Amino acid sequence: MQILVVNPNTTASMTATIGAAARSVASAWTEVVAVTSSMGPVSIEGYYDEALAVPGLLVEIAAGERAGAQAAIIACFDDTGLDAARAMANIPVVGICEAALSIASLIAQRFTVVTTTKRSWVPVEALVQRYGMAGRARVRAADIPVLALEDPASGAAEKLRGEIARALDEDRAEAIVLGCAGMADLAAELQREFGVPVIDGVGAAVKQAEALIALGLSTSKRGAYANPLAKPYRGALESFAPGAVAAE
Ligand code: 5HY
Repeated sequence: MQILVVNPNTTASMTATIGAAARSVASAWTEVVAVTSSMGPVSIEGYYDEALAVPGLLVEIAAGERAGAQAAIIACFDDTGLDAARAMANIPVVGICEAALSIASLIAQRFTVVTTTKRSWVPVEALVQRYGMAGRARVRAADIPVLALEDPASGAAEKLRGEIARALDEDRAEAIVLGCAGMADLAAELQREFGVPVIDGVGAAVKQAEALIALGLSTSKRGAYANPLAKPYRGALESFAPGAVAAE
């Protein structure tokens, strides 16, 4: 089976971290194809970045589906463009936030998401609410820029550790969810260090995508995720007219 993993920001080095984490948990018969969006923000921090990252994400998912991917993963903890991608694509699309929260809910009553910047805090809280986890999940921000995770000398990992320690102490968290795709390579060592389950959304999404493919399940096209109606788009987004992106 082939699973497409899309990094909706435009930083290829972060895609490398994401791809390695995905391959480290994928089953032997899963081919992971990890791609970087070709347009949009170098990192996604807040609503504006998120909105402008969606067109590039949709282009990569459409291309991946045409190339034979059987499922797609959105490797950004904001589950950027998840609903639009599920409407456009005919293959299942998994967001790493939803995937991580559902895995956490299987192994802990209370858990805390530790995300990056303070402006990412509210969007992630809204997802926790949307996914029905508000009673069990807390959200914290380690106050680190997303791309600082790429720089070992930035002190980002230390700040992340500090926030995890506070989550265990103050939230009485029983598990930790890493709130950024760029943290995917830190899960195993943090789990060893803190002695509680530490969930990386990229890995969680790979296993759920594999399950959907194995079960022969895909997004329902009845209702909310029906393919978009064909209509002209104007201006800079003309080429995004429904059917045009998928047909390119
Ligand atoms: C992510 N941003 O996973 C999110 C994390 C965040 O570029 N990749 C990003 O802070 O929202």
